[in-house]
Amino acid sequence: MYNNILIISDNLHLSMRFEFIIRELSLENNNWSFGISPFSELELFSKNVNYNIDIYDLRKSDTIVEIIKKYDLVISLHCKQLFPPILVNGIKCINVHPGYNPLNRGWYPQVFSIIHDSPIGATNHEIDEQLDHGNIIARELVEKKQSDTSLTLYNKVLDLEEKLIKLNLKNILNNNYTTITPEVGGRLFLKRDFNALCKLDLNERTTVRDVLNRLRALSHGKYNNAYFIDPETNEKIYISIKLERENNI
Ligand code: 0FX
Repeated sequence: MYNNILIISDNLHLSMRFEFIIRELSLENNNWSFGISPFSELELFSKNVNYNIDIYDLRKSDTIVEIIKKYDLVISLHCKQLFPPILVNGIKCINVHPGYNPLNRGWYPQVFSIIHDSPIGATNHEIDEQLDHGNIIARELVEKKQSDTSLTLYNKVLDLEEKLIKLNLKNILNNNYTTITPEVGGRLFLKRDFNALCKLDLNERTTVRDVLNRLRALSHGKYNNAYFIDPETNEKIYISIKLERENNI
């Protein structure tokens, strides 16, 4: 059984949910440590997670050596740093991914699932040297509706990630699970693909369907994503969309 486990995350919501799951599954007797990346806010995480939190810079080789020496399992809960080969080959590393591998690997999967009308879900998988790519421990789809925006779809994915962690964590700790090899194909999206989507060209000829999908994919609560350039002032004007289904169903 893996006893010394490092949870490394840049997502506060999931870190808090993970702490709750440890209690729910009565796994408090394992040695859990939490870590974040250098660009996440230590104070915010420390205030909300009741475990000691350290900062890990995975570009530093002495940090990697320390992790491999101290832990026997690392779980990435939306850690925004790449795990280097020396880490993934030196110790078991598991990723919780907010997409259905291998269909939507990489950045903001629900955004690209709306744009390309592809299925979306969540995946638990072993980490290998490629991004969101290793052997799959568990994956499941969520239902995507025409009225979903990035935010509503993301919330469904987060709920599913939590469900998959609850279902699989004990088996992962006992190293008692089977995996499937991801199918060939699928797509990998990067942050620059998201940034490119955000700029709307006022002269582009397209369909109402494509415009709606683009705005659904880029509407995510408080975030200013989609924009066009005001031809008169050259300023960015941000735009998001609100959809409401008849009868609110
Ligand atoms: O933690 P996370 O939900 O996930 C992201 C990647 O999507 C994921 O594939 C990767 N494994 C992980 C390490 O990082 O990202 P977030 O908390 O920064 O953003 C959550 C959602 O918020 C995102 O899916 C879309 C939305 N968002 C976020 C930002 C910062 C926007 O719409 N615009 C933004 O500028």
